[in-house]
Amino acid sequence: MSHAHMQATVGDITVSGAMARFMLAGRPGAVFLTIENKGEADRLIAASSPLTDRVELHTHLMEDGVMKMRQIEGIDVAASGTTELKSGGLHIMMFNVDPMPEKDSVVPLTLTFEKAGTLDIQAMVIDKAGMSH
Ligand SMILES: [Cu+2]
Repeated sequence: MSHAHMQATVGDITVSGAMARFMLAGRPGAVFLTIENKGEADRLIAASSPLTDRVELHTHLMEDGVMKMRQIEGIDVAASGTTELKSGGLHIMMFNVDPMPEKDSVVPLTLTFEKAGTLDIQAMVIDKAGMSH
């Protein structure tokens, strides 16, 4: 199975290309993915995982010239739009994942969308360089 093309759909929402990056043992990991919406405007309002009880939706913003991460209540997906969670931008943050997942293993997550409902996905664990091979 080609992990580069993993995707999952619920209602009008399709999530693809989910990747998880854990930099250091004991540090939170970040999850990146693409959300495509074929319907009305929707919103990702929660993420969870059996690996930890603390998963947050995050964004990056510049504060006093320093890039900081901030927890946010939701991630909007425009009607017939695409929202990308990527390095340096919107992402899902997983805390307290112990042991740190191995490269090329899979991290299970459940995403909850306001309208489309819940969607189970699998994020492929990539290495620090952002490459999965
Ligand atoms: Cu974060």
